[in-house]
Amino acid sequence: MTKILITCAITGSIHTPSMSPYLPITPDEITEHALGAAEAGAAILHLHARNPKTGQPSALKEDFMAFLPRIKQASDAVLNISTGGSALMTLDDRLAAPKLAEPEMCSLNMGSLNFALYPAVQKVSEWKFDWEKPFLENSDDLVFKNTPRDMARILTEMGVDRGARFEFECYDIGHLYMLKHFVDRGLVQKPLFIQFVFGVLGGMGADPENLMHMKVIADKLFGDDYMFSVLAAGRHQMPFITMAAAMGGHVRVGLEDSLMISRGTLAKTNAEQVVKIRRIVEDLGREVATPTEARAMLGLKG
Ligand code: KMH
Ligand code: ZN
Repeated sequence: MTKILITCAITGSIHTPSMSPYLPITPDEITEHALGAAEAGAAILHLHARNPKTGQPSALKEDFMAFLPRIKQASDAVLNISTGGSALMTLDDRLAAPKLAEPEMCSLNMGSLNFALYPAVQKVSEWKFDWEKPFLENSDDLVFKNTPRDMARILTEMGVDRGARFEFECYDIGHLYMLKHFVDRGLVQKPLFIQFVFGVLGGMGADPENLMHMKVIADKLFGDDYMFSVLAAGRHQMPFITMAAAMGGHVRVGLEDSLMISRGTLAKTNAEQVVKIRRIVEDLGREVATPTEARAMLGLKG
């Protein structure tokens, strides 16, 4: 069976420092967590930046550049910079750092959607926010905007102009058809690396039937020209990605997607989640791909 790609999403833009003291915020913490995850077996590191003082998601180039060169220098892992940023950022903001850093990979969210994470936490009432209060309050009226024009712009500016390949984030079945549209327009290079995203309120729920159906439709639309990976928010993370691994897919872990290592226990590092899924996938008989193997599998510029 194909070797398995482990992506680790180090910090994201959703969880907050008040939810876990272990969420990496500063450049030192992001670097340390990223290198630990790579060492544990993550071939791909999915990266966002934070304001080191407040912990808020940051689109500032300086905040990205405070850790990207350090990770690159100390590790061979594939760097994948988010172009999703946060749902509260403009597309210009979201693209600033990726355009400067010219990573081998970046994320591309395949549609606009309502974006709330209530199902990802055990009890909504336990959400304690400081600066993120406006986010929660606005969450009931928040659209994560990714119009066809936005997507075409990211594909052009990052893919065509800078040679990046994409982690196509698909939160719903319609996003697969949108991806097919861009393939047909000639804006997308193969092979495709599609991230099926479960558990964001506004996208697919974490039901196994949805995973099956996503694979059936992706097989139909893309045949042998794609690989799928799975991420699932909160408590669904490990069960869902285990299912993906058993189905021949790839997996994403990381504190962006879940703060826990097991029910009721916070993960202290991103590496812990990588170690856990690595053990599971190796027990399932899958071999973990190295960064060099990942580059060959994904056709990266290197
Ligand atoms: N936060 C995840 C649900 C992005 O960075 O482009 C999806 C994500 C989006 O990783
Ligand atoms: Zn992300």
